[in-house]
Amino acid sequence: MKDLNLFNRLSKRLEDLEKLPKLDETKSIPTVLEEKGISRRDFMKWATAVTVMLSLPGSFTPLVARAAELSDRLPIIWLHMAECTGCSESLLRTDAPTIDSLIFDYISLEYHETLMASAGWQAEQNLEHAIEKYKGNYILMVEGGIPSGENDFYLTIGGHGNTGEHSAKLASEHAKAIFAIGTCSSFGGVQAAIPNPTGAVALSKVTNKSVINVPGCPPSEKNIVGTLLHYILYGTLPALDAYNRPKWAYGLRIHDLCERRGHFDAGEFVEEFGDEGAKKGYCLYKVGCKGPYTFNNCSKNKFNQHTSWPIQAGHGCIGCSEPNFWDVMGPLEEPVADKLYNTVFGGGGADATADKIGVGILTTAAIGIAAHAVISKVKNPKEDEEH
Ligand code: FSX
Ligand code: SF4
Ligand code: F3S
Repeated sequence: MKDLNLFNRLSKRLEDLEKLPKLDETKSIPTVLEEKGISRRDFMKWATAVTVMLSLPGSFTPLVARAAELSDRLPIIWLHMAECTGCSESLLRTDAPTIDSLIFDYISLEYHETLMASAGWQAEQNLEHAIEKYKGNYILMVEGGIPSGENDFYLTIGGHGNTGEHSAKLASEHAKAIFAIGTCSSFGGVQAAIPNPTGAVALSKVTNKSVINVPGCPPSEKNIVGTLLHYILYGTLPALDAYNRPKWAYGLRIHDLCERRGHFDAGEFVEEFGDEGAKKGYCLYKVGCKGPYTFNNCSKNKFNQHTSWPIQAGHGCIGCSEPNFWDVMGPLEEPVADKLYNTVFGGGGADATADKIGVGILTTAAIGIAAHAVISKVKNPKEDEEH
């Protein structure tokens, strides 16, 4: 019954969206996919995977497919602040375009500094026009940390020398929904690492409006497109964790979804890169894996067209989707040694429960198992909330 009500609610939302004008009258998402040789069957397989990822019942697959087809009804403005453009690259730089990248490429036309053809004055004008034309109706996606306050001049864009902070504030003010794409925009990222010479801050620090954080350096294409599709389907914010990350993507620890977890539990560790344990795929904790402190779904979504993810490739997780990971997760290839390690935000953990483990004790298998028990009993207080 609950599912049926939700199904009807989402169907109604999509019907309303369908009434909005298309971005380009001559094209549509189905025709764009067809042109690129993607069959309807492949598209439906993709929609099935996205439905599972968003924790929706399988019967919702046609709705997810429809939402993807209707994603050209919502204008998107994508701003670049201080960053490496890895977030855009994660989505777009593939040798054979994925369905996610094709959809994105097609819909993000309103303003995207990496993708658009215009430059200079014209680009600056495009942003102003897009904000004006779609006032109150566009989705704002921002990539990168924002040099702010007295240091805002470290990022200026265009002939007028507008600062990134100015553009981010202006675009946020008139947006319908705001997504911070990547760890830089979500939490400040690498440029906010101590001593943070440019005063870089998270997007949420320069606007009073709600910001959905989609961290990762970079985030996976699935988490970016999934966040967009979730918004298209629901028209509301998803259930969020303590750091405003969608729980469908960031609700579980890397450690809890890791294919090497059995080895952790059995006390089988890689002692140094290239050793016998490494060849056998043992746990990477002792060579610095921060999976126990990191919330993300990398093992499920993977990267590079779903081929691999850091731990599968043989390196520990560096905690790239956590606030301040450059400062608090280092050294990246060492365990956090003999100190009592507090997870980010002073031991609050992403679920704001006490979550401390004595890492020095992880040197023996038996105590390793005890530490695992401590980690596992942590429960997210918001876990039972509905979407
Ligand atoms: Fe780079 Fe994006 Fe890292 Fe930051 O990703 S991949 S530095 S999260 O803003 O471009
Ligand atoms: Fe996987 Fe890292 Fe946890 Fe080991 S410590 S099980 S490699 S997440
Ligand atoms: Fe980042 Fe760790 Fe995933 S480093 S990409 S959160 S495995």
